[in-house]
Amino acid sequence: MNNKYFSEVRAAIPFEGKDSKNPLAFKYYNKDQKVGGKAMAEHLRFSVAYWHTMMGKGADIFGGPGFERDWHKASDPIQRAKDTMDAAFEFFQKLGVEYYCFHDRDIAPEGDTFSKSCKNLEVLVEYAKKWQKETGIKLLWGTANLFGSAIYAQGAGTNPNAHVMATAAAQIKNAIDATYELGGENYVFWGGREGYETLINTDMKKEQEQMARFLKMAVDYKKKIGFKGQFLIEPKPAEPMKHQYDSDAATTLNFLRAYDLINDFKLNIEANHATLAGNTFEHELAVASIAGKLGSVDANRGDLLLGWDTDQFPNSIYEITLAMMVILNQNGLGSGGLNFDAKVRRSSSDPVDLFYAHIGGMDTFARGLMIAHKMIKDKALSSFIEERYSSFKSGIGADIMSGKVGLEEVEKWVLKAGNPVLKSGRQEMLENIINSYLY
Ligand code: XLS
Ligand code: CA
Ligand code: CA
Repeated sequence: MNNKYFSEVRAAIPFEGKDSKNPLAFKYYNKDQKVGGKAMAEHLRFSVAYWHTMMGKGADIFGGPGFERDWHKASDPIQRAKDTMDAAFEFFQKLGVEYYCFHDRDIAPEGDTFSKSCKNLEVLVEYAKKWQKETGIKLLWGTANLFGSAIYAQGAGTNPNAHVMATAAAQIKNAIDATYELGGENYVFWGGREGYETLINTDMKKEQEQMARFLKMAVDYKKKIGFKGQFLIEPKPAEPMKHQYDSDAATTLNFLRAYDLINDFKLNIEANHATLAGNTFEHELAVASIAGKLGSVDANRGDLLLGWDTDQFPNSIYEITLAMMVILNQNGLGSGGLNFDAKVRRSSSDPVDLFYAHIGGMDTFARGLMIAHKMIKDKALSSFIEERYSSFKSGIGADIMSGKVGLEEVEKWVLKAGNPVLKSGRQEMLENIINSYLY
């Protein structure tokens, strides 16, 4: 293991248990520890987001870079990209994660021309391949950055200019190739600037048709080359555009059904995007899950008082426990995982802060996993929920649901049965039960 860029951490972060006071140790995440017969690492499938952790410089809309990483110092862009990848694999190994995720433009610099950008990507894919082979670390998903370049200001797949749309399509072809080449287990589509600012210059129907066509071309290409990874769409309601077409899980599922793409995609649900859409994280997970479409998760959190995508590391055991219940109830994420799409704050300027941030997120999920597992096993909530709907198991409830009766028969039944008796939903009692597991 290299010791070049993260000298404060000389070996892999150890698990020391909940009483440890060592800030560079896990208190709950013990990768081989079994929870319900499955190792924590298999349940959680943690991934590091290359863009924040390796490329982030602490910049925000009021100021440029807040810190300079040692791996960004080389003047030659390809050397810089290679140094960054060396640092990345040093970090992944020391942290003890098995996966990472990238955009094409995170791992390789954009060139002056499209063909130069493709060549740069090829060089860095070869370099990543060597690192993956040496360390056993795998690619959870790849994606294309279709929002950073000025040409995508008015959208990529939904751009009103066919030349720009074609450029975006050619870019995803190369990003899919890179992901395939590196054995990526999924490929993500986040519609960065796929949306609009104002209807006074926009044909929304046309743009949605373009988006569908864009995705269909990707599906066809995937099948043609034999890429078996799962395609995922990541909903987000706004930012950078005022209206984004994939605004939340339900909207995205509807779009996929309307354009006959539903069988080729699942969803990548991000916590901060859920709350920006006015939903809870667990709501978005559940909407995707009940449709059989929860494929992967971008693990982070927003800030209740700030209305934008702050991409902070998750630290609420309460919220993560509820999220893990949805994930466990669908038997895990399959080829997906928990990708920390999260960044350290501008003031957290040292490379070691990247460790503190990830350790906190991983411990939060490990703790949430254990609590959720116990609550499911004890039927802490599900026995109440089952009882709450039990009137549908027989009698008029069963007859309604099976289609045996219609409005007229139901009316007759109600006239005989009289007024229904109120039954409490017991919300506060259930909240206390959840707390009793958290304490
Ligand atoms: C931005 C998104 C993005 C996707 C990948 O808000 O979260 O980072 O996860 O393009
Ligand atoms: Ca994300
Ligand atoms: Ca985000």
